Amino acid sequence: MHPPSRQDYISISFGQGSGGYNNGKQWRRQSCWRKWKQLSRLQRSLILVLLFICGIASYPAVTEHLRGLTDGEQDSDNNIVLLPDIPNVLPEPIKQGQPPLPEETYPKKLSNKRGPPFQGRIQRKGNASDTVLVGKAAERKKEGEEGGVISWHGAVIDTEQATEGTKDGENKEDSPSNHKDKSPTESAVSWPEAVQEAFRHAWKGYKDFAWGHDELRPLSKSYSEWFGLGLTLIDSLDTMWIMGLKEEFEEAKKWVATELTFSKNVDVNLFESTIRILGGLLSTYHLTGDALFLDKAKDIGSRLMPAFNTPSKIPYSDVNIGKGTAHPPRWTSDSTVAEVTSIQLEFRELSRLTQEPQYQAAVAEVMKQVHKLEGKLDGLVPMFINTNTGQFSHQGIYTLGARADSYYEYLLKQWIQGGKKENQLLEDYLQAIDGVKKNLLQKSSPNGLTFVGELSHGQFSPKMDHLVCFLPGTLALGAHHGLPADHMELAKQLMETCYQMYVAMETGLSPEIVHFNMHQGSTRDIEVKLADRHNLLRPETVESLFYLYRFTKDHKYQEWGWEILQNFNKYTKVSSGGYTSINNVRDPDYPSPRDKMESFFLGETLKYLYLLFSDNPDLISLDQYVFNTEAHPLPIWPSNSTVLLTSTQ
Ligand code: DMJ
Repeated sequence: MHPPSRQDYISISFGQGSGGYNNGKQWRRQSCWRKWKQLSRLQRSLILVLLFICGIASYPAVTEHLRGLTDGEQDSDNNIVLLPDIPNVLPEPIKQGQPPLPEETYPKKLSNKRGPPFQGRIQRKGNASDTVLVGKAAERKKEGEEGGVISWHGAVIDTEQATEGTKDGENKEDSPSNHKDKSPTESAVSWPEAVQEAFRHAWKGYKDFAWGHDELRPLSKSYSEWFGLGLTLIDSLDTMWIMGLKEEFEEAKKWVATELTFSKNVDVNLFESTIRILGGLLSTYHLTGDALFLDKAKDIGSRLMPAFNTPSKIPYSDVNIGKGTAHPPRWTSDSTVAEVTSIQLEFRELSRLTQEPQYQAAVAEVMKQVHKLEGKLDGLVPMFINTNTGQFSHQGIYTLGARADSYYEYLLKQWIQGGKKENQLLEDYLQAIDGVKKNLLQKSSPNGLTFVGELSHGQFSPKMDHLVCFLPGTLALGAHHGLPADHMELAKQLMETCYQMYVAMETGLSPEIVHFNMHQGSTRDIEVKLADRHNLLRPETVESLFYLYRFTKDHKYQEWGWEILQNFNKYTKVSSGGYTSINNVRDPDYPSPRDKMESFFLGETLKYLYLLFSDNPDLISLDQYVFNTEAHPLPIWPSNSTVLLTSTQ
């Protein structure tokens, strides 16, 4: 939890008489008080009742304002952070001619109007019904209805000139990403260039206000620390390299060489620091060949090892990298299943590069134990595992979302990393996907969107985290590497659903969690609870779009990504630099900025968008690299690799 800053509080002080006011003011106050005292008890009561009624009448406005404040209290880690509600930063004005996509680029069964009628919608203005959009949402809807000749570029064009999605790489020059477009700064740029521009803007904020710190707070022009290790900077290194942002990269590299030190008395989360820091450094080493990054990777990797000194060898969640001690969270001896099973790609690679087996041995032991554990449901794992007993705890809940997600991702990716030889990983992955199909897959009503829900003690819940949107990409990756073709079909269906999680919102940005309607007669597929309306600039959907585009060459995936980028620019871009998480994707008039730019926005979201818009399949070839869960590409091992494969083989 971040300490509240001074501006987090509103202080109310009562004026002191002596010298604080001029005589006139003081006299008026005393006179008012005298008059009040002269009133009868009945008169006073009547006035108080009237004041009370006035207060109640203004209640919606008050609660709305408060909601803005309290919504800002939860960050991605469920920490409580009081944030000031700062208006006048967002959103940017919607430009004239804001386009709807051409009809053919939308999923067939669904409307191409953003913001379909929505049951849970909070109307900020008037008594508009569900079907009535307000403010900019209404403008956008109108433009969409009237603007029949507007391209996905945002420019008004003749219908004949509109580019249609092409399949299987044909007509590559006509790829929408090659077209020049109006960027937010009104210069003509291609789509990859627009992502570079977005990155530069994010980087400017980080550089100006948070340099060397973990995360930018773009509205307050300050920063927040999580581990105090320059998290955003390290997470961004390979993105800059891939985007060819040499100047920015060199500056950051200099900081790594001269300022980055891990000999700090600080507790870090094993999983987060592995995927962001170790993963980021290893991948940058591979891309650049610069030994600086490998040295730093070895340093942090070895400092994280005490986490594995537990009775069960299932690692603790936290390590003090300065003291070499580790511990579970204060309230439990459990670790999260996703966390202990999503550090393998990085530690295995560290062993391969250093030829020191202890890293790989430690993470392989975790996989071995989890493989054997009881308490799975058709290959699906519970969310927690106990570091003393090595057993699953809090059993009975199965999800592909938070706390379990990347377990499934890393089964497949370890198998790919090791050259597709570790059969047990593959079997566990295939069994889990079958388990998803059998237990968690459902269709929504009325449009039949395929979604992955959750199971809680035998009860199905149609709840899906945005985090689950990694799954279409992972399924597609598996199919590309020879797994059943129906995985690709499922990937396409889920991709459409994840895209609809954006389209259905008034800002065109997905909330953190959605619920799907399943009962016949529903008028809309997607519902959002009040507490779930935030968007943290997460990458999973654009990540999957990248995979789907790479493997199908269907341009609609690029177009969907382009829409999402534009909406990030509209609703989350902060003019002085940086992008911010927002509290309310349902309110385009006031998305309520949270004042935080997560490191994964630069490490993942913008990287995947850039790769999605690139038509060069050799730019991080998926036959040579496997991305870790923080979008850091690590090499697929050559077949003559000398490293020991996991003991689960
Ligand atoms: C990232 O840190 C990683 O992608 C992780 O696997 C899930 N959470 C965030 C992004 O949403």
